[in-house]
Amino acid sequence: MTDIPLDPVEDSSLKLVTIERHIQEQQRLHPNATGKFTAMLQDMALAAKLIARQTTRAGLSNILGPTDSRNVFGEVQQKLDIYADQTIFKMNDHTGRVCAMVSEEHDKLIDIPPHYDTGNYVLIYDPLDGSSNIDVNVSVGTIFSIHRKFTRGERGTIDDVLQEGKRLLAAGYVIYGSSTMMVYTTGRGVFGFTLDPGIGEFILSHPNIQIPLKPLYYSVNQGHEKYFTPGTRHFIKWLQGMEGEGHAPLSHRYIGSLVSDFHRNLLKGGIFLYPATTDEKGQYGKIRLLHEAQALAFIAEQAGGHASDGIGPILDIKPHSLEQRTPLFIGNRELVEKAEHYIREHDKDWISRYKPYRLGDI
Ligand code: AHM
Ligand code: MG
Repeated sequence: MTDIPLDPVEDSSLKLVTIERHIQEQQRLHPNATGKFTAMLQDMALAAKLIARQTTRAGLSNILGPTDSRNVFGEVQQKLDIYADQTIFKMNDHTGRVCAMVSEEHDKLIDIPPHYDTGNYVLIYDPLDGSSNIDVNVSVGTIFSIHRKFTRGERGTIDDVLQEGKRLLAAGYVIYGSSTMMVYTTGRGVFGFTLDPGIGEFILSHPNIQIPLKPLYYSVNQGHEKYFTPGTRHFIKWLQGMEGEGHAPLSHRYIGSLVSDFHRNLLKGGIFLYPATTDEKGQYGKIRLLHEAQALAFIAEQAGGHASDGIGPILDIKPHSLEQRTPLFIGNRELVEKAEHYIREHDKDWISRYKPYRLGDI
């Protein structure tokens, strides 16, 4: 008989670590910490609970479905996109900790209202990623990352946002799935917390997440294969065990909701790829560098994995615009490096078109 894991909320002999306690304990590892950064992560956890409350009762609360508006990327905004966006904004606009925010639902830097104080941190977020899935009860997520402001002056500037991912102070995501989980890193390991709906607290459930060495899955929208570059097609054949050293094939899993696909592969081992395509629309990839890729790349690296745009580490890319896209290969390092190998071998044309975009030269 398999033992059912003990529940730290029910069993007083187990250490009960709430997300607040964990964030505070992490803060003690930084002797010069002021506590502001700690409080900001706690604000994100509270925002996550509010959003989770809406996503879990979405079918009941007349909050499902599209609005009449489109976001900066031309996509129809769902009502829950807007709810999640406003919740995160309202949680952070007045605290005196944040100097500017950037959201996937806005085309410009979101200034802190003039009557509130500002602080040292820039918050970048995708309020509800994968929201086109929500009407059919598929898991969606929130992605966030935090940079330190480095420019002078009180208010944050675009330069404070357009920093390389390797300069991030923290990143995390929330997955609104069969349970709600928040996973975050401040650069000292990756920790996962599950929301106990009975007490409304995130409890540490996944300490020090490391991506398993033996990968199980690959995740890609294979319906688009017609448009994939030769390098990506060869790489997929390799993942399927039909090219190269003849290893056992990986299983294919694709939800179409980045946080969910990433989360599964982080816990089970594997790779998520959203490659560039040969058509004009997808030639630079679909995933947003700032709102999505940088945060997940930081988490992946902290968990012993890797993330690349096919030619180099995501965390080394210097962003040139808020709406910048990137191809994304993320998961076990050996798989990501294999993708880079096939792209180097077969995609010289694409590389010559993409490189200037990557550098902001076009
Ligand atoms: P969104 O930010 O508009 O929700 O789009 C991003 C989503 C990701 O969650 C997912 O990985 C991808 O788009 C799915 O795209 P596709 O439907 O082309 O497979
Ligand atoms: Mg998104």
